[in-house]
Amino acid sequence: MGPMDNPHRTITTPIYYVNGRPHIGHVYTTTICDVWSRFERLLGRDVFFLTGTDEHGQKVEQSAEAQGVSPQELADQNTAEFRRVMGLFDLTNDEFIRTTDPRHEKQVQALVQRLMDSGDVYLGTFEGWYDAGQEEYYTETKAREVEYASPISGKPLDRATEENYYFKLSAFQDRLEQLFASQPDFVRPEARRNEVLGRLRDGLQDVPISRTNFSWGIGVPGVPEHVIYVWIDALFNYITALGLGDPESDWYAARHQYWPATIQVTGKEILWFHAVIWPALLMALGLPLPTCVYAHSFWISEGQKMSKSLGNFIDLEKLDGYIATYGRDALRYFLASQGPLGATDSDFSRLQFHETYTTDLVNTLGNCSSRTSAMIGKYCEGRCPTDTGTCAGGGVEWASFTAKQVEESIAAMEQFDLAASIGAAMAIVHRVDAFINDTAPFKLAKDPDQAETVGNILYRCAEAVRIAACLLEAVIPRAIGQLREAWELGPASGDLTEECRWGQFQPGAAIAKVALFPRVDAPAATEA
Ligand code: ME8
Repeated sequence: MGPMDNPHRTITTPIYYVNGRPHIGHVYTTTICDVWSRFERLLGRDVFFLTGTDEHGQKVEQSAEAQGVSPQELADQNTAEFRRVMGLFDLTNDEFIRTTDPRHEKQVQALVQRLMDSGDVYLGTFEGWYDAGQEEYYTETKAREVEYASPISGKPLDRATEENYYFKLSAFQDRLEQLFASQPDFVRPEARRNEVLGRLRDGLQDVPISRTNFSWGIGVPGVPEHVIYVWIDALFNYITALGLGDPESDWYAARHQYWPATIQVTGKEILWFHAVIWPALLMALGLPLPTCVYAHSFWISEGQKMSKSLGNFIDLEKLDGYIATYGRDALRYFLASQGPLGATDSDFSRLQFHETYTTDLVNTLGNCSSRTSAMIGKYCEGRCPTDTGTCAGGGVEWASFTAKQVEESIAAMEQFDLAASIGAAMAIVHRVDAFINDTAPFKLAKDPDQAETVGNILYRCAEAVRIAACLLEAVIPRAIGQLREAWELGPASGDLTEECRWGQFQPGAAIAKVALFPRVDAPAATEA
């Protein structure tokens, strides 16, 4: 993805609202971005991975009031929760930006000032409808379309008349159409791109970007009674974290090379902001556009949409429970391999989680690595054997087979197809299992004349598992760390492609027995 000669890779998540607590959705987006970041780092790329919290706006002000605390206190409390999550899921973000950070606030004002100076932001009067829950304004036409009720919360829209500062989005219609035509991969997946194109064809209207009905936000420069619309404030995080709004800043000095982003990941519900308003803002500022905006679909919970009223959110307590039973890697693996990256939603069900864990991690990767190391322990004195070339049966051209899988796994990850990348690596492990069954080294080992063949077979098994492990390390870093230690593989080299070249397992290396994924009892049918 992106020009291959650009050595930098930047990935962003949405910044999360602090008026609620973190849940599976937040963990999901951040985890998949983490997997991609780790993978790119393993390939030797210089990565910047950004996440954070969106702390201004009316919703936060109202929630704080309801809880009898100041908006800043609420923001501090909940942002701490989000940071705790980063620790729980082994996330390796390079920055956790908060929109209440003075370094962000200062830059947002400077960026809005630039837009005022260029005429892209002007003072005007808005008449229309307001979705208080989403803090989103609707024109008459759009409000009629949604039958004057919020498509998210179902609550009726409020009538609104306000003098506001506007962003001249309508002026970018042609340029946006051109962008979508010339960069078909700008918005992915394709189904989402088509939705954006459909809405774009209806024509763009200017966007009010200031509010006067509350105060928890960043003031419009020189007009403090106008607060900058939370969405504009929030979108700018992607460039303020890199210092682009303040060329004198430390952030700019250290990070400006990370813009434009390689991939900006969001949920499907906020794609319009990222696919249309955001590029238009960047165009107005004369800044380059991200290579791709990727809008994933949603997790639903045990077959039902997650909602406050149903109380079925997979929240941090539930996630803690999964971690306690299955481990962090298992959760990362499930999210990355079964998640809603495509255009359809995915079901987070306890049974499916258990099945994925048992099938892929216990019975496949866990079993294959433990079988291989146990046999090497028994028949090769726990040392990596030498491959002398002769090998009974199996019929696998290991070097070319693994090279093909490695290429596929890397290409898929570059396209942000995590499941396919994982699948290509797991196919190696499946092949090892079949190879062990076909060649039956445990039978051959009974005949001392076959010792060399047994060594050759087991070398191939260990080497293939090693390669698969390198490809899976970004997804399940703890388990692969354990394997690296037990098999004396050393740390990742920073050149994944080279590391995955066949034949690098050092004969004589100590191979200790490993048990990477303990078997877990199936959940009771009543347990959801
Ligand atoms: O929208 N399944 O923040 P937010 C998968 N602050 N992902 C989900 C999900 C689900 N059921 N629910 C939420 C905001 N997400 C704004 C963003 S960005 C400049 C400002 C994830 O706390 C998904 O990534 O509501 C979604 O886009 C994000 O959480 C929304 O988080």
